[in-house]
Amino acid sequence: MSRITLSQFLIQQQRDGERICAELRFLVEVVARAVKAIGNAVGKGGLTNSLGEAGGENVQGEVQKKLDVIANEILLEANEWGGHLAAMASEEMDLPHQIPNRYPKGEFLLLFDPLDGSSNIDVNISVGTIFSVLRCPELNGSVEPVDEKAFLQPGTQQLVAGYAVYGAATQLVLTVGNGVHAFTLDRETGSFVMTTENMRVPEDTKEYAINASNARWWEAPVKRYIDELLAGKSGPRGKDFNMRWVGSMVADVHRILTRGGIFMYPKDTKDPTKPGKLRLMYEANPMAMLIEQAGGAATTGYQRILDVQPEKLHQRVPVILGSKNEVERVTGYHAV
Ligand code: P6P
Repeated sequence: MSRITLSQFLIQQQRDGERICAELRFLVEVVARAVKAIGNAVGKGGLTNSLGEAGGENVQGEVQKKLDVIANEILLEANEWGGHLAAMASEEMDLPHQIPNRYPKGEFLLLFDPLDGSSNIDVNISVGTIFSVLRCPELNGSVEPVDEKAFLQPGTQQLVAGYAVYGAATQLVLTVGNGVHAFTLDRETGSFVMTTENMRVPEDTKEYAINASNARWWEAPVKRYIDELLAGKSGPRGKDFNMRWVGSMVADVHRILTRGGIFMYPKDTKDPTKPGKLRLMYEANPMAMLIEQAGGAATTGYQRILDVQPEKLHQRVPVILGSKNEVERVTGYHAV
């Protein structure tokens, strides 16, 4: 069976439904080239001096790995010259990255977590890159800096969302608003080839993902939900459940898109100043768009993630996403 490449898919999407314009197609192709370079750097592991810590902290106050910085630079350099972007925002940078004045500006905003799960890098566990695309509100003059406010749009405004997962294979999982499709990197040709069309999240599941070491800080609805899963067949759910926790959101979400499940990083009282661990703009929103496009659900426990009106570029949000019936159940427990 002849498989189509990412480029052929994007051309189709551009021709068939006017879903994406040529500029957006170009944007996705540039990001795809960048994630190939990131996957290459990650794949070299200890062969180069790129493992370990970079010696600083990022805007989140988290220890930066060398590959966090490398991945961030790869995405900035790949995207700043093409004329398709107004600005970029990254987990690794406090402020938006302005397009140098020597390059033309475009109408799109690219947001990314360049290397999600990088604490797993040194132990060779799957990590990934998460990205999201918004349209830039009217540019106030072409040389004016694009400030944080331009990015503060709810997830429903995303035009494109996707991730690369650097595992046994390098895969790019993408939605342009017309279903979710997985592309696998053919290392011989260097092309991303479609290997799964229209990924669907089963509405029910027996598999959950949560960092159970936080149990003593969970709020009551989460405690109730997880206790019911742990009670298994003899409990109120009447069936046994299995648990997975990779510590890399991309890997957990990829498993859920592939075979179902529920992923939870809920609000807890461990650090009352943080309403969750994961970041809304470049982790929760793109993953929520992918999950909904695949027939799943994604909430904060209190509202649909894609409806959250952002107030800060790096704001955190509770995340409950995956198999629809499970997400609706635990979200319902938050309402009582
Ligand atoms: P914990 C990685 O740092 C990350 O942002 C997500 O990829 C992952 O799901 C989560 O944090 C893991 O958090 O508290 O289990 O280390």
